[in-house]
Amino acid sequence: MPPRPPYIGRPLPDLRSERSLRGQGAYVADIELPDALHVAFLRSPVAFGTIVDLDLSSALDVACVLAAHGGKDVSGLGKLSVNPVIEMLTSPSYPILAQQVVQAVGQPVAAVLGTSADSALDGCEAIRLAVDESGPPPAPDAVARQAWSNGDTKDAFANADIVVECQLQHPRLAPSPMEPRGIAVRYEPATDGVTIWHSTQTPHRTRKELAAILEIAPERITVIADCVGGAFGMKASLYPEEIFTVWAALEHKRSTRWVATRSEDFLSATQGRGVTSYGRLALSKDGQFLGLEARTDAPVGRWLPNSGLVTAWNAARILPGGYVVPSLEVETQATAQNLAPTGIYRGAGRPEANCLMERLVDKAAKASGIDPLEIRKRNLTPAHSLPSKTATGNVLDSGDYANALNLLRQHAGYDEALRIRDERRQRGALAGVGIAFYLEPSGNGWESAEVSWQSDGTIIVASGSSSQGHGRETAFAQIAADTLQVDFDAVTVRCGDTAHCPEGIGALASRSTPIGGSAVLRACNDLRAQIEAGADLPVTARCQYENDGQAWGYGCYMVSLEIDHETGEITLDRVTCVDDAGRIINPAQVHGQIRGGFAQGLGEALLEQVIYDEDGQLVTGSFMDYAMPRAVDLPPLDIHTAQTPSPLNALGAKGVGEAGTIGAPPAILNAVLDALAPLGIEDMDMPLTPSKLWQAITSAEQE
Ligand code: SMO
Repeated sequence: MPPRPPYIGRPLPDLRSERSLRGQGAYVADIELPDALHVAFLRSPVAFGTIVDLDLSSALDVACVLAAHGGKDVSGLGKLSVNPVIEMLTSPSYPILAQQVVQAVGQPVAAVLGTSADSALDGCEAIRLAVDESGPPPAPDAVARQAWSNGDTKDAFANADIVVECQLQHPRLAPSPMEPRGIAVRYEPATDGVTIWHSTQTPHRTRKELAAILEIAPERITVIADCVGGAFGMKASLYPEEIFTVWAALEHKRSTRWVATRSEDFLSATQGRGVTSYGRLALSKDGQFLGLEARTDAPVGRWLPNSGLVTAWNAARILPGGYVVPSLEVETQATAQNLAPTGIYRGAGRPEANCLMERLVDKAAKASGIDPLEIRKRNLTPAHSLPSKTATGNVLDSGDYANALNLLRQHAGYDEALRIRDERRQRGALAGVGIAFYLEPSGNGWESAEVSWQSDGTIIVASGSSSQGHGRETAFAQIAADTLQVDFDAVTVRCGDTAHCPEGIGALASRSTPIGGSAVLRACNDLRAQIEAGADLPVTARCQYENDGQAWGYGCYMVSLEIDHETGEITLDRVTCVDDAGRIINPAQVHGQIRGGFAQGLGEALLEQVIYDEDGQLVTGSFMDYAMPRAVDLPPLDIHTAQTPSPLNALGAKGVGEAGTIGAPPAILNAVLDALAPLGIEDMDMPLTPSKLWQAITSAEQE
């Protein structure tokens, strides 16, 4: 028999898509739990203050309300853990329901359990809450900090021919997955335990954290994350509302459920970005980078989700991107304010680091008179130096960064695009071309897989990773089918179920294919060896795989656009993407990630922004005020991929889930500022809304 053509590398359709398209997916709100009590939360109406009265008794008079709880009832519960990726200065406490003080608008203060969602809400409205706001508002304070230093930066700046600087204020963003947060808890009388359907990226973390916070054995908890309608980092942490809902099931020995409304997600789900960053780049007149100074400050809320410090960490430690910068001083800080919590959001600091670097590089190009693509090529780490350790201590694994720019030049028709831009400019149009290079470090650590060859010849792959609609099962089935030399249809992939999958981390940080996929590959190799040695079916092989270091995806994007003088509206003509995601398992999924990531990056660049007033009241509380990108906002994307395998994981894969959100914002920002350069405009903050552009254009033209 001729060898079968490999499944890896084929754009196979997602195994879940038919079920989802037919409306047969079961999201948390679809889970039927007879007799479950619905939970609703009374939330703080103000950003700070002391609770002087909380009277729950009137809630109990509402029909169909069974119980009402305040902070006292849950004050004994344990603390949520925080991943200390940078040095913590304080150890804030995070109540499940507010204790004495309130620290943000939307913070859960009390909870009502009713036999219907409406009765629980009515119960909340009946609660009497009085908050004394007479004290001064708490000042923002630093909760964590870290600095990196390498070489003689002072000397570099003293001897530089050119110094450019840049200050950026990233808009705060609401991740807004299609499915809001939700949890459905079935009480199990036989074990006095719970089976939980949770819309999460990290079901095993949910189980572990719940066991610790509720002080019960993990064996009493099963977590199922079957259909998850998007997450984008917002569902990598466990929320107070969710912990309360599980506590209430165990307390009342009844099933419970809570599904957030969109407004509740705007108010109290983790938000992303909001980072302030400042940088200075020193270079010689022939465009050689000599030194970088940067400071970033990431906002956090008064309570930190598990990933609360990751943005501050990545926004700094990924500097200076893929460039060789011999000397560097970088520092980052996380600063707490009485606003909604922040956490990781698709890219989680990567976009912020990249945007700062790519603005500085564009300014360096302008100041030195060197073409923006050329100055990047001159300073990027050469392929022959990889693997290479950066000045912030990261190991860049593999690739050919300069060649990605060569491919971009060729596929995007860079030189022709510049010629067309210049022609348009001569006709008085505000036309711009922007490029940006980016790095995307995929996560580090371990993931697990368990693969069984059943007696009937079918294969079951159980992964510790999970899926939130991005096709994990399909890619893992491709890996298993090729490794075991079986039909793709013979493979079933399970994930997102702590009872039927091995312990694992989950779907975040662009780690699932490089690490989770490598675990599947290794387990399949082991299984195959056992079968070849003569084992009888059924046979099971397990692997807990740990990578040798982060795989660094990278790429570069080009955007050409025109801005309407009269309205400030941007028309994106053309976007070209070149991404190297290492070994590609399923090109359709890779393209889908790039496309979706670009859409989200475009949202940040042009449309989205969470706004608070000076009292900490949320102004953008719905999609009427918070502008999400729609299909018509997206230009055609011309996507090209390179495949340099990573030597640091068994599969050779790199992440691509965050590529577009990292590459798109600076490419768009650089293009817009290129278009505005003839007017003398050198800096602007995202989102680049038509009104902001129109005002900038109008005032520049009046000068
Ligand atoms: S922002 Mo991602 O879910 O690590």
